[in-house]
Amino acid sequence: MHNQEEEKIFLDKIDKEIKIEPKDWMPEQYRKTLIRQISQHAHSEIVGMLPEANWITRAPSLRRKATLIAKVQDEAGHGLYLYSAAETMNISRDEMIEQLHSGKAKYSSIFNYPTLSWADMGAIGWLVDGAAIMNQVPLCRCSYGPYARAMIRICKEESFHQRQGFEILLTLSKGSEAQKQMAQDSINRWWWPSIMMFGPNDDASPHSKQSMAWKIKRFSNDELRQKFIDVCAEQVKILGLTLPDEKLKWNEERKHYDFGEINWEEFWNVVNGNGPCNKERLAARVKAHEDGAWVREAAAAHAKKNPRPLKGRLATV
Ligand code: FAQ
Repeated sequence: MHNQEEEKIFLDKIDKEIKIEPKDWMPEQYRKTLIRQISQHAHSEIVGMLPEANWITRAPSLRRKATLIAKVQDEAGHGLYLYSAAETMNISRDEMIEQLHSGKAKYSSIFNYPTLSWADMGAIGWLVDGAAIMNQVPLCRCSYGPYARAMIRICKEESFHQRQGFEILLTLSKGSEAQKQMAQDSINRWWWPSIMMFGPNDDASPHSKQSMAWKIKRFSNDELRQKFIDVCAEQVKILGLTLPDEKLKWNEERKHYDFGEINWEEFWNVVNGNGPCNKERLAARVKAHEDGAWVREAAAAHAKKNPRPLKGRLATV
């Protein structure tokens, strides 16, 4: 079969909502786009563990500590499902890690901000996981099968993360004046970076058009951002707190909230490596990888000595 026929079969599947699977023919650019997006998503989960890990030892109670540990472990799991999904596209884990460590691959801008107070665990859960879910639920319908299937489980866990964050903020908002202030300060710092997570405006998003045509993305960056803002503008009322945007106002005509100007200079600065914690985050990942070299070597030596029988391997695929 030559490429034109193969491309027709591929586009027909996309049109009919039939998932593309690893062994199917696909355009080279489709493969590249997915490797880029899935690996950056995986890196975000792994780097995203760092700002919260900072608070595990200082969680205010045993219940909070156990919950936060579980959440951070979930993020490691999400990274692993995603690296595995990307590996089905013929790239190795080592290559992806190398791209992260050399600064070639991106990860979400949001994880380059510092976590300054316990309330930040609440704001990350409510806002960062909330934004992640808004973006990720449509990815459960992504045209590439392994990514779509990984996202189903990830979204279930993210919704627990979002609720634990909201509950932390709700508890603080009903506490002392100082606790309420701590929650408000945290929302003030995390709000704008959270709405930047959805990426540049549609007219400045080079990948959106093609990714939407291939049904990798189902909604544009601006559509998802607007949905998220509409939800948060209502939820913040339950907290009795405010979002730091004077222009946030319900627009009856549009049936959406209007909002203020996003600081895109700040966004690109962070994306390009110059945010408050970029260097620290990358250095922590590189160190963890180097410190873990002996574990990888030991696992590889063990696997060489004790190859798993084929029957057992197939049972776990
Ligand atoms: N940060 O043309 P577009 C989480 C880059 S998971 C950094 O619009 P696209 C869980 C973009 O890569 C959070 N870079 O690109 C958690 C591209 O650069 P490139 C991560 C960004 O791909 C919670 C360039 O700008 N989620 O939070 C960002 O069509 C709590 C042009 O942009 C995902 O990765 C950004 N915010 O749309 C963990 C979801 N935005 O690659 C721990 C999957 C854009 O050409 C604690 N990814 N860029 O060099 C996506 O849905 C998409 O990739 C977008 C970007 C929507 C992020």
